[in-house]
Amino acid sequence: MRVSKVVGGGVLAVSVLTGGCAGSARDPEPAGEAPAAAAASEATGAAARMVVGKAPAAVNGMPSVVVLEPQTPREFPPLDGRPLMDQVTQTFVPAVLFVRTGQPVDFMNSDDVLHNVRVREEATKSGTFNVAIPTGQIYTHTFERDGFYDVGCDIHPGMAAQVIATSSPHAALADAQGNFSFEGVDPGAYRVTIYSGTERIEKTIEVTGPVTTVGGS
Ligand SMILES: [Cu+2]
Repeated sequence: MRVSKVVGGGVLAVSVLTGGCAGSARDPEPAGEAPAAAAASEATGAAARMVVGKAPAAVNGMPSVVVLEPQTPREFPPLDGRPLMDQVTQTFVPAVLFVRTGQPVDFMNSDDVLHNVRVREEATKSGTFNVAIPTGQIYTHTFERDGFYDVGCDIHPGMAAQVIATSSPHAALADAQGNFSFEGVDPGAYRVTIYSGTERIEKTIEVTGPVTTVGGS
């Protein structure tokens, strides 16, 4: 997860040594940030702060989903690229796609057969969109609300996937055993929500030092 962000009045260049984070060095210098409470967090330097923990193990092959949301809402830098859900050999790829609420997502058909993409908001069961996507075409949609969305194709009932839209950049799947970790998390209080099967677990944490462990309940 790539993060380079502002804390209080200063720039905190958090360099996260994982794949796909080459963009952090050229992030624009932010201006006009309120200088509130910056001193303490700046003093700890630019080390990547990690949040780690253990969620329930995968249920029916679906790992837990973990989302960290700051208790005080704030703006996050937009995604570098545009998330893509492709259709390849009558399969949605990836099966679970994380997207950022309010930013566009591409749905593509790389098969040589017609697919349609039917997306429904899980919480409300309301239809988000339902479009046919011919071979080689892309349909772009922007999810306006955080949440889980079920994705299917009416032509091929076996096709199924999920889109998870979050306002926070800190959203990921745990591994099959439930282990999760986030890097580059700014200091502050967060609500941790763990989705496991039909269960939902909430915790709060305070990120201060280099590693914060989400404790058991
Ligand atoms: Cu299809």
